[in-house]
Amino acid sequence: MGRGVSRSGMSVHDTPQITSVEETAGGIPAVISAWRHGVSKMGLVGSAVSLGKANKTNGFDCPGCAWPDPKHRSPFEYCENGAKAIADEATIKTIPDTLWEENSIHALGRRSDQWLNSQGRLSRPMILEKGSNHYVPLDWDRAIGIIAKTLDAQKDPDDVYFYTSGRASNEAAYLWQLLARQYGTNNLPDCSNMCHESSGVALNESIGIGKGTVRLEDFDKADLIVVVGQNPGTNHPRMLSALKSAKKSGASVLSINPLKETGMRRFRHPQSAIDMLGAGTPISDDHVDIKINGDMALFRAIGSIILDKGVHDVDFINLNTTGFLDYANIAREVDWDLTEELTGQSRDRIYEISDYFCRSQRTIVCWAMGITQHKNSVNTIREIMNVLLLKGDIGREGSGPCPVRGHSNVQGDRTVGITHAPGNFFIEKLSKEFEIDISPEHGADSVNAVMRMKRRGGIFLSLGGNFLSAMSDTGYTADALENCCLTVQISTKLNRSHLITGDVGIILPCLGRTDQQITSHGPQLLTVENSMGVVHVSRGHNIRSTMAIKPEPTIISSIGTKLQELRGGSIPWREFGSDFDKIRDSIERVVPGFEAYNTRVKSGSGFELPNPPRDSRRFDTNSGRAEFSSHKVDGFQPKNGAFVMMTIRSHDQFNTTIYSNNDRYRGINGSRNVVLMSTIDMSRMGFRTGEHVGLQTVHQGRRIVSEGWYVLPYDIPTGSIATYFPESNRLIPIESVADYSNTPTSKSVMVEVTSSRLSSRP
Ligand SMILES: Nc1nc2c(c(=O)[nH]1)N[C@H]1C(S)=C(S)[C@@H](COP(=O)(O)OP(=O)(O)OC[C@H]3O[C@@H](n4cnc5c(=O)[nH]c(N)nc54)[C@H](O)[C@@H]3O)O[C@H]1N2
Ligand SMILES: Nc1nc2c(c(=O)[nH]1)N[C@H]1C(S)=C(S)[C@@H](COP(=O)(O)OP(=O)(O)OC[C@H]3O[C@@H](n4cnc5c(=O)[nH]c(N)nc54)[C@H](O)[C@@H]3O)O[C@H]1N2
Ligand SMILES: [Mo]
Repeated sequence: MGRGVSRSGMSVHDTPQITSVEETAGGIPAVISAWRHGVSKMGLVGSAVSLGKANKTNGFDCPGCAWPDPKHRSPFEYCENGAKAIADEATIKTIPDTLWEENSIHALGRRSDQWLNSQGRLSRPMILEKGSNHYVPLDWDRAIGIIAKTLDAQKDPDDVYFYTSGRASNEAAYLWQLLARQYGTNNLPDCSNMCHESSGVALNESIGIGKGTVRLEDFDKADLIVVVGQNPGTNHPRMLSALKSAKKSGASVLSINPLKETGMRRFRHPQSAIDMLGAGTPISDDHVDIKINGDMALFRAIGSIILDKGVHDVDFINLNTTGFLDYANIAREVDWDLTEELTGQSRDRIYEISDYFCRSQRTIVCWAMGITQHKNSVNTIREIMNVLLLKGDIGREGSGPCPVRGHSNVQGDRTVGITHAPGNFFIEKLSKEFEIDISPEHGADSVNAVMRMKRRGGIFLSLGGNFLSAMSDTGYTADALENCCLTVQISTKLNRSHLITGDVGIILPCLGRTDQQITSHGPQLLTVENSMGVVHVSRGHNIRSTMAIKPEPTIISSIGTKLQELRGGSIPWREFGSDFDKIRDSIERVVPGFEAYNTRVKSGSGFELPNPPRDSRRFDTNSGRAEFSSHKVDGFQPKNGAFVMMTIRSHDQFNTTIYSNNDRYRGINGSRNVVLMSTIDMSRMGFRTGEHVGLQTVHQGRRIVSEGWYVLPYDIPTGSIATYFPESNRLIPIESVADYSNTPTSKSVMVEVTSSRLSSRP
């Protein structure tokens, strides 16, 4: 068990430098940065062609994020970070055979994550045999044969895990969950479990649908747009155009975040010549520098003030909701001392913030990981929903909840069945469609999968992603993966999950979003769903010269075909693998809202899935109404001199894919092993700028220590610190999860910071 390969790509030799924080997002530096990435990876012509096709009716869906496309697309509908994601995938470089010959997995393990990714596209199936330290090539038939045989030999189907990362198309995702369910398990952990799971759980309870209710057009009709726990300038740059346009139409923008992120300060539209030269448009009208995890207390206080002032929407509440009286009773009893302590905001300031909500007739609240990755995330989101329900902001133009999704098709994957907790309706339809028995019992999510593999081993199969580095508690997760008899990675690029494997490790190279999907049936289309429920086509155009890189649906189908040869079954796997129209026909029969799927996606810019709360104020909850929640307010507070750590993304990474050690907007360069701390805390702790420190966390008696960090002064509330994900994942104990959604608490980690200077003294 385990080959002793390094489990992280953290390099302690790079020291950080600080420059000033950038005031303005976008503009010329963004375009230069995007083109530099593009040209170095795709060549000049490739860059122009690839970037020109992003998010076009005739092109591919940008693999960068799930933000929707405007109806009137400009010739270059891309952003700096979308361009980096495209360049990273569309790179002409492929990994040469010599890389594998010359490097053992130990040698590869000593390289940084950035280096691994920069070796180019995976281009042939590889196997790491039991006991071996070198990957060797093998042909597709043999690879699929080994996988099918190992699956067939596994005694308990619940010891097999089918992980999905959110770039998979609807077609690939549908086949992946079908493969798992035909095999006999609902073990479908996915990146959503670490991402917006809390949003899905909370929204289902509040309004009976696990998605937001806002359309892109609503931004221009809103009075108030609140951006809470999200850094759009870096992670959803195209959202800044929507915010800018909303402001032109008269909306106020309120930002709630421990950090004053650059995108929320000013924005220069990289596609507008006039904009490029000016000072940029201010985005936020106001910024609340909330303490980490103070949001629930803040929204409860806002609700209380709305009630006090009598500006709630009595008609909406009477007609559409339940639980109002209980909520009103508890909301009127705000504990102001606790609220001030949790939020770091004075009572007067909270009254000022509430004014925006009281005055607004149409409010949109956008959120992302700053809200979803805490212990109390589900209740925090229910509190945000309480405030929206008070004002009747559901099913009305220009208002509503807007959880901004991360991976470009993570929402679509859920819609077509990637979930460890399928509903009865879906199980029934899918069982009927394929005449298979599907267990109604829920399977393992990401955290439960790791815990179970650690105990029992099994087989881990991954449709994209980098499970090892994305999950919390890196050491524990590595042990779990190494305890498996087989790990399989269907991937585009090399990452650390390829190095920390089961007894046998297999890599299957697949085509990505930007590639033309060609099967024995000719060129095929893929489809995706954006963050606002619009399903549309994605047509890649890069032709990969080697036939050894296959479309994801074709790979999944070949595993299905082989497995059926061994175990029987009548799913038309072969047909699915070559003719993707057939997959869409089946989705149409199983998932509501996909009527005439093939016809509708092929004509024009796609179609919108039904959204009952938005379309007709219908709520599929237990009560049939939208539900207020009246839980007790709490928050995560540091104890005994410890800090609350949030683990965030820099401007130059896509999740676990690191493009460089720089974070341009925040003015941090040269290293990612940094701890951002307020100057007040630094002097309290006696830390100098750049001081070498260790971080440690204690959870349920287990201590995790990580050395090699540098403290930097940053404008962040006292008691709160920030580090970059994935380097800091090792410090998040596997048991530290959100209530109800089981999401790792990546934004609320209690850590002690100790000077290496002091601890190395004898
Ligand atoms: N370029 C690029 N684009 C991406 C990604 C990427 O890595 N790179 N990742 C994609 C994915 S999968 C996702 S999920 C999204 C992620 O998008 P984001 O959620 O924007 O990503 P994070 O960097 O995790 O940022 C969290 C933000 O929340 C704030 N925050 C942290 N804790 C709290 C809190 O307690 N309260 C409040 N109010 N704020 C808090 C942080 O300061 C930070 O600004 O982006 C997607 N798009
Ligand atoms: N501490 C901490 N941990 C976090 C987070 C955090 O904020 N803090 N964020 C969490 C979130 S929001 C998410 S979504 C997860 C992300 O978790 P994952 O989705 O598992 O991770 P990624 O880094 O996006 O995966 C990158 C890899 O996906 C593969 N890939 C890329 N494109 C394709 C494709 O088209 N097909 C296939 N088959 N493979 C492809 C490449 O090999 C690449 O190396 O991480 C989570 N982990
Ligand atoms: Mo995500």
